[in-house]
Amino acid sequence: MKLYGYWRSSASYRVRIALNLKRAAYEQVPVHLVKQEQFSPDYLALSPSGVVPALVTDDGRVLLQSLAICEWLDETVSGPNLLPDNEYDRARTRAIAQLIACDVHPLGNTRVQAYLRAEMGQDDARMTAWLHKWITTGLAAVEAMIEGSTRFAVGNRASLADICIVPQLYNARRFSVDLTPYPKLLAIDEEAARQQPFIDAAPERQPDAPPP
Ligand SMILES: N[C@@H](CCC(=O)N[C@@H](CS)C(=O)NCC(=O)O)C(=O)O
Repeated sequence: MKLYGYWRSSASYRVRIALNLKRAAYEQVPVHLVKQEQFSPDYLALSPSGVVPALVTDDGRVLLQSLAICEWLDETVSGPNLLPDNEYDRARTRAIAQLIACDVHPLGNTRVQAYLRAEMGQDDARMTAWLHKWITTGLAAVEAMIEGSTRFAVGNRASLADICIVPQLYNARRFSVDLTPYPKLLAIDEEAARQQPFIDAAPERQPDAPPP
């Protein structure tokens, strides 16, 4: 499989974690978002909306949208399940994943930030306020959705929820968001930081990450 992604992209990070949890072999094809490689004709032929990630399967089919890719991996690749066994927990897992992927992440996307700056005249301070507003609103909701004290967001096994939480926390730190109001999320992050699939998926460990 070939994963088209970018080292610092949260959506690519999600798929890397899922691939690693499944112990699936994959090759990475970097798409440099800052150099706008996502808008090259070759990449747009793969991903018409011009976003990463895209996963090209061994038989040449193209899969798009990180959550859809993770669910496809769960259905087709053996290894630990990325969704819990019972319906209620699966719904909770998807709710957390979708809250992050659909309600929070798009508001801070590269193209949204570029538009707010260039077309709406927003400066650094207002951009930071915008990003903090939506990241903190989302993280507070996810913190409140976590029931009990389990090692991961839903139960004691990493799931699609954690696959979304960990990259979102990375993104929040990148924009200097104070994470102390979210102790449950920080505990999940600490647990994930001890597990090799999450460690290997970290942005700084990717082949296209700049040297430290
Ligand atoms: N909903 C999509 C989001 C993909 C997405 O927005 N990716 C970002 C990087 S995290 C991107 O490619 N942005 C490029 C841009 O905004 O121009 C998914 O989950 O795959």
